[in-house]
Amino acid sequence: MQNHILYSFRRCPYAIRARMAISYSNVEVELREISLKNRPKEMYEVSAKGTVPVLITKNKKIIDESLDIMIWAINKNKKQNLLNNKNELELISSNDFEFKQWLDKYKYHVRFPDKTKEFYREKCCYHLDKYEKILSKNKYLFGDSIKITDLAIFPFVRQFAFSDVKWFNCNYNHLSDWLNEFIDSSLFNSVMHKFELWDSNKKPFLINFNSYKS
Ligand SMILES: N[C@@H](CCC(=O)N[C@@H](CS)C(=O)NCC(=O)O)C(=O)O
Repeated sequence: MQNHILYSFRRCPYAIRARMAISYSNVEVELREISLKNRPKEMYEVSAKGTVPVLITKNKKIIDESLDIMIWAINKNKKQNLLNNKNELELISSNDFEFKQWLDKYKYHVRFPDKTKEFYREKCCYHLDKYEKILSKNKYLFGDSIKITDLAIFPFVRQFAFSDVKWFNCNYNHLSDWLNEFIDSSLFNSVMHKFELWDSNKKPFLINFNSYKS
């Protein structure tokens, strides 16, 4: 029988969140770790946009948006209470379509010289301030237990923080506690192992990330 196949790239924030939801939901996949510089033709054959992650389910459904892969994984394990209402998805949408754009400009400000690094950082802070405010009241972004929102947004906040950790920690108390909890979590670490690049001539590499939890 065919496996669920996941094309992934270890450091991609979208792929990280998809793998975290897959690990959380305890779903086994055939992992195809790729290089973005040398994307396999097999991936383009199923998804012409050529972005990771891409999931091909056992019944051959193609899911090539990370959020949809997360929802697929959560629904496979109905016991998980990660997704309760649509408002959770709204915060993710502003993360993906607004925060992420400013984050890229902040990180690569040298390539976007029409504005300063500080200008781009300020734009990011509009979103980070929102998260900080929520986390000053709740343990997580949607209450006192982990939800899809936390998993979906965490890899992007991590990227922002790593651009200037000292500045981030000085400015965002609650958010840095939240971030560090995820960075230290067995869930995150279960999906960050380094695996060899996929080679179509080798045996399929089946993995349940959950079993890599320490
Ligand atoms: N909206 C997509 C975005 C995925 C995405 O942009 N992934 C990046 C890697 S982090 C990528 O594949 N970039 C290659 C490209 O854009 O050509 C998702 O959520 O899955």
